[in-house]
Amino acid sequence: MALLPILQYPDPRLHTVAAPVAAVNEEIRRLVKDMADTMYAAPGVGLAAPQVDVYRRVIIIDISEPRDQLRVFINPEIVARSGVSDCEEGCLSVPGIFEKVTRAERITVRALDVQGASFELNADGLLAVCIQHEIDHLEGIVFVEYLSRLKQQRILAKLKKQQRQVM
Ligand code: K1U
Ligand code: ZN
Repeated sequence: MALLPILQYPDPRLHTVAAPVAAVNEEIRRLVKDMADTMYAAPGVGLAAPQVDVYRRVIIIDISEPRDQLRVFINPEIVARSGVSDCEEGCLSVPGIFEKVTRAERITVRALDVQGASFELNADGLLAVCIQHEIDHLEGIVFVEYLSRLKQQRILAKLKKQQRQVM
């Protein structure tokens, strides 16, 4: 089992745009396995490769209660979206902060699986929110950047205080 360190906001590396995966090979499957170990241990319901300092377009999600339905999306693309919904979000890179973000209510995502096969998935509810949140990480966007400047300043102050207490 390999646990990878998760970058903490405001680390500037979280703003790096991830590169597409050219071939789904053993290296990518190893990355997926290490990301899954890391997500389950955190614990979280999702993780994007840039959060563990790997700038490839790979995200994983498991919103199931027994934590046994890992979904892997390689080179994910949202090909349809509809509706609007406000949902409280968290992020393993922004510990202890939960804020409402407005996103599409329903999406269709196209991606490759761990065998390199293309698939499409229709999602709503928490799954749709998570997919959009994780794809944002691939674009170098952290969810707090959708909030007002004042809220962002307060969050930064809170995170700095938390980080001082850990040291
Ligand atoms: O850091 C991440 O991108 C993962 C993030 C995913 C997410 C959660 C909620 C809304 C949008 C995106 C998390 O997993 S934060 C932790 C969390 O929400 C959670 C942890 C354990 C059990 C249930 C939820
Ligand atoms: Zn996140």
